[in-house]
Amino acid sequence: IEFTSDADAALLRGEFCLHYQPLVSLCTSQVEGYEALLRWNHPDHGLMRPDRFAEVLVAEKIGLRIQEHVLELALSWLREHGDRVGMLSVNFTSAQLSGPRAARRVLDRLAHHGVPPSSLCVEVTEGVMLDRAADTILATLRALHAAGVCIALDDFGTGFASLVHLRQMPVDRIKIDRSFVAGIDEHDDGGTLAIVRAIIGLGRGLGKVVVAEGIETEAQAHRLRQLGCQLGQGYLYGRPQPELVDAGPPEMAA
Ligand code: G
Ligand code: G
Ligand code: NA
Repeated sequence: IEFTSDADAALLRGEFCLHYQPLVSLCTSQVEGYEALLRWNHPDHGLMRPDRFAEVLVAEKIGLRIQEHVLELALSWLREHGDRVGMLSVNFTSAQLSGPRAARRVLDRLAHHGVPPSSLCVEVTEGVMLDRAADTILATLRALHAAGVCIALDDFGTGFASLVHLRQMPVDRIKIDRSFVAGIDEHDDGGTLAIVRAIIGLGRGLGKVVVAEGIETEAQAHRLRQLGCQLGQGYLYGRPQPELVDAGPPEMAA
């Protein structure tokens, strides 16, 4: 652990916040939604990304409370901005999805904020399927999906046994990890492009929406578009920002 902290006090002081990154249609470049990304605005260490403080949250056993705070911030943001922002994707952890009341909790918060379930996309990695509570996590995802919440499988292709999980999980979207996207520029060795093509083919063949992360160049966007990837996010389109940056008129879902 890089620094000592009091995450609990930081939470009360409002130092945990969300930044929002646009997801765009690769065909039209229109904004279709956003992903909420957790940040710790620390008075001494500045703005920190989750990889820098994840250990602190585990050590201080505050992960679940932070996640509840994340959901509240995300739903407040959705309520504030309404229809013009499309769907908001929020990263969920295993702990948050475990237990018999997990789905009810999320649906209650949606109802409390008056946000329709279809405005929320729950992002999970396939790692949740390796959790001891995988059975209840799967039941939670199914209940959320049945209620109209979108489910996205994050970092696809970087874990184990992806195909088995893909068949079991109620997944609407597959997100191609940015490590793959980084490899399909002009200097592609052939291997990465083949993997990306296969992931898009698999996703589309199963009727999923495929999202590419970490798009930084027009060349990457062009290739992904050619391969049939529908949605993208990355610095080419917009960095995560603490406020909504106006990206033009509201658009309809694809
Ligand atoms: O923006 P970026 O550096 O923040 O994200 C780094 C990692 O942190 C990503 O893998 C992302 O999935 C994860 N992350 C982003 N937001 C959240 C969140 O609200 N909760 C958790 N647990 N992880 C998050
Ligand atoms: O949840 P996930 O693992 O998808 O987190 C997305 C991460 O990728 C965040 O850390 C976010 O800040 C980062 N990110 C978003 N767009 C880009 C990009 O175009 N390039 C790079 N290198 N990172 C990005
Ligand atoms: Na994510």
